[in-house]
Amino acid sequence: MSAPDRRRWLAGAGASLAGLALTACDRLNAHPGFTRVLASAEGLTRRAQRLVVDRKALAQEFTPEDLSPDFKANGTIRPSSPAYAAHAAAAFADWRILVDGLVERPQSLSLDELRALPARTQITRHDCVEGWSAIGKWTGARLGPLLDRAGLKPEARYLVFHCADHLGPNQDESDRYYESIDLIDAYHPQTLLAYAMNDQPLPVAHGAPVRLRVERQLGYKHAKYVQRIEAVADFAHIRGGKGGFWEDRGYEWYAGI
Ligand SMILES: Nc1nc2c(c(=O)[nH]1)N[C@H]1C(S)=C(S)[C@@H](COP(=O)(O)O)O[C@H]1N2
Ligand SMILES: [Mo]
Repeated sequence: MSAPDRRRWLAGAGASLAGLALTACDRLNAHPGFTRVLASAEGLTRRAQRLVVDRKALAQEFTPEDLSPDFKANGTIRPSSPAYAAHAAAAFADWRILVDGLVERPQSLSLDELRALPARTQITRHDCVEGWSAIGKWTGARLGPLLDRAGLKPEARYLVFHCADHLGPNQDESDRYYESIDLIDAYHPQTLLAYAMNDQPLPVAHGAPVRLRVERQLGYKHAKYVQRIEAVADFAHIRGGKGGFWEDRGYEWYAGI
């Protein structure tokens, strides 16, 4: 295999591995031969194997005693648009989460519909690139089952999260917060569309009514005020082309911790 072919194959292997339903994934993981087969099949290097396997490991979880008494809110703490203010005043009764782009069945979910999806609660540490951390308890819909419901098309490789807030002086589309993750993180069992924090509805300062939790990455990946999830083959054509608000301003796209 030539080097570019091999890179493409590796990327495909990662994506399809992540694309397996969790149940199938768990069953495969329980099978001792699985990772060995994956590693040997097309001569995957040891490093690539570690990349795929390690990225599925869980982030550390904590106990209620570990919860930070004061979880800092960062970036936007109240989106400034009148549309968002109206949603907040109505307790987000009409908020929708759109799932579109490269999917077979575009979704438009109310918060009730989101809350009816397979959920998970986890106590994790949030690490901001600015050098602070806080431990919080998050409850939300697991992203994987929602993606299965929408049916990702084979070309889909990334998910772009479009947010309701503008961060920066222009307060227009060029300042709108957005983020993106790949399918390994999308199907990670701790990746949630969180609607509750510390057993309360998610506060406005922390991204109400819905924010992403992607626990293996730094804080800026955890998009708050999520309105739309777009499945794409690549994000070169979106905004600054680097896959996120901060990435367009020089941060790493993959912010693994
Ligand atoms: N929509 C949106 N999401 C965002 C941000 C933001 O400004 N807008 N800031 C990011 C950064 S840098 C961090 S550290 C976390 C902060 O989340 P918190 O306010 O719950 O602490 O949100 C991330 N997600
Ligand atoms: Mo951050």
